[in-house]
Amino acid sequence: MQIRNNWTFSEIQEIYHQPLLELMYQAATVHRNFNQTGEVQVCTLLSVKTGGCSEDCAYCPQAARYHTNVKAHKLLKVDEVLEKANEAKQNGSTRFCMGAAWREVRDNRDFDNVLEMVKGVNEIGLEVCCTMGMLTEEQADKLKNAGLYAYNHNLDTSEDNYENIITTRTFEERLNTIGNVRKAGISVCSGGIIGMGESHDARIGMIHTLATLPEHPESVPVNALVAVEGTPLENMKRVSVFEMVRMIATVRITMPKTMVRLSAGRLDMPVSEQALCFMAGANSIFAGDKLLTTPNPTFTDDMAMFELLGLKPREAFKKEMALSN
Ligand code: SAM
Ligand code: DTB
Ligand code: SF4
Repeated sequence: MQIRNNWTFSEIQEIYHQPLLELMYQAATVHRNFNQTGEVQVCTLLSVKTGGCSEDCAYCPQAARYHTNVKAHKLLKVDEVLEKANEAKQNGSTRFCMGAAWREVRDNRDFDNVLEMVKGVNEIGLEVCCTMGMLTEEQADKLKNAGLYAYNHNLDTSEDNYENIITTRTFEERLNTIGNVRKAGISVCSGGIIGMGESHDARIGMIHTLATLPEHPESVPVNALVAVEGTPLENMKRVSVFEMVRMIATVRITMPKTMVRLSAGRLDMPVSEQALCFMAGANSIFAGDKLLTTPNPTFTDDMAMFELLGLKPREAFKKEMALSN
């Protein structure tokens, strides 16, 4: 089987709508052919600048315009961040992702400090990732030169559904930033959220955009909406594990070598449900008891899960391996 970038929407629809067990079996087979199964990348998130964001992303507890319980804070100090990165490494993480509640990166003192953080985290020996909103080509180059390994910039949903979720920026702007990250030679991390009231076609449309980029993102996070009080989506029902499995499996089949991250929403998922997601091709998680602002399972719970399921953490800086093709 070849890596393909020419998927049609209806091909992905067909994959997505297969009987669930057939879909899982196919995804597990692709995963086995392209990746080291049983190996799961462990990433840690840290919100280095929280809340007070000018955007209107309907899911986000950090948007200034919604009244949530998130306590806003300015950019953390470089030392504080490096301390957290060391802790994450000791706990077995190999990737450290710093999030900032910004619409876009600006060329100011905060950005200079971010560059220092990137340098420091890289020196600790962790794959360093940032998620800070839109970037220009120049800013992407500066991050790359400071040692940035990956940049997360989610599509969140399909192009058609975009304006139902976010109105303060466009889908095209998202794609531009992803292009700038790619041009700078930084690993691309881009995915989205399910459980925001979107249709199946919206989920499929988002996968279609990612799977037809000139190069697939190296990682695709699949988030289950964490419905936060005060946001417009506060009353959304939690998605079922079967919807997560369907999404993860379709991502795995269309983008065989990509790291598929079982991201937000794990706190409410028993190990049995998470096991189905790993079976369907998920091979990365966010570990540590906090995502950006919401709770996540503890390192101890996750290590117990790894032990039970026979999973092992993936090494840092390991290149995606082609076992076949
Ligand atoms: N401000 C930057 C941006 O929007 O790209 C970076 C931080 S933003 C919080 C990163 C991603 O977190 C979003 O694109 C979204 O996919 C995810 N996210 C935010 N709030 C979430 C929630 N309540 N549930 C699930 N995922 C969420
Ligand atoms: C991603 O796709 N999910 C992470 C990470 N990339 C930045 C963020 C999830 C945030 C969940 C809500 C919160 O904790 O604030
Ligand atoms: Fe701001 Fe990012 Fe949250 Fe949107 S997702 S409100 S850009 S922090």
